[in-house]
Amino acid sequence: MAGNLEQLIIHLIATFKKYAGKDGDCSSLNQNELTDLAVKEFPSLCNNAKKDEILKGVMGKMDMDGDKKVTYEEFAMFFCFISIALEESLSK
Ligand SMILES: [Ca+2]
Repeated sequence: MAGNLEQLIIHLIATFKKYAGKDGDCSSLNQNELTDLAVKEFPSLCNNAKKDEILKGVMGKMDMDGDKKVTYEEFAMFFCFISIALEESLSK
């Protein structure tokens, strides 16, 4: 049986594929899929008047090779930074 952290990663992969596959290609997120994922999975973060502007910025940061698509590798790297930022904010 998978441990908690393994389950967490399996869930992360499944969530990525669920949104990435909406255009028939589950290997990457486009801007619309990323927006959909952010709105549904991070509702409190997206409850902001500047949401669209912020999400464009997030897409720019996630899309490290600039091909307008976010692969799982790019998504996972971004999650790494989010988890570090969250740990810093929780330990204050
Ligand atoms: Ca990319």
